[in-house]
Amino acid sequence: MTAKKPKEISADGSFKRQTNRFTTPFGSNEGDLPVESGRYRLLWSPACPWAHRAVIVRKVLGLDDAISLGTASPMRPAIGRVDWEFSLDEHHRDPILDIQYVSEVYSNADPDYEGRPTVPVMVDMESKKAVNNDFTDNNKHEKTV
Ligand SMILES: N[C@@H](CCC(=O)N[C@@H](CS)C(=O)NCC(=O)O)C(=O)O
Repeated sequence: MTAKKPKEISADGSFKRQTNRFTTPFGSNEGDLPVESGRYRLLWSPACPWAHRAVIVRKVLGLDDAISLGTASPMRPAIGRVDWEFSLDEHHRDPILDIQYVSEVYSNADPDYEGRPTVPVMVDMESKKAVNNDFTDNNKHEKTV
């Protein structure tokens, strides 16, 4: 059996990270994600150093009450695909979004999404869709402070 070559390995064998798919910034400009307390849930896993960054920023900015936190297990599920599971929660489901896998918010946002479901990811709790899994977008838009 030939294993399918992961898309992130280029012809010369080097690793090319997938680009972040959901990059709309939060803000008050047209097309931005509306800033709304209690609307978003940050999904993370303690296994991911980048997710720690998002969780630390949430804490430092005092946003614990504004943005809730869903914790996926650091143990990856043995299900034949790459995913993160809420197996630390009762019934293996995130208690707020009522989902078992992080991939569900990605497919809710885009049924044709073919990338790996990554953490951290910000989820709109109204639609249960992934809305942002980016961290580099800060400089794309002029600050309107
Ligand atoms: N865009 C993300 C990338 C985060 C990322 O790649 N997270 C890793 C865990 S540290 C992930 O979820 N990987 C999924 C996988 O490897 O299947 C960021 O915020 O930096």
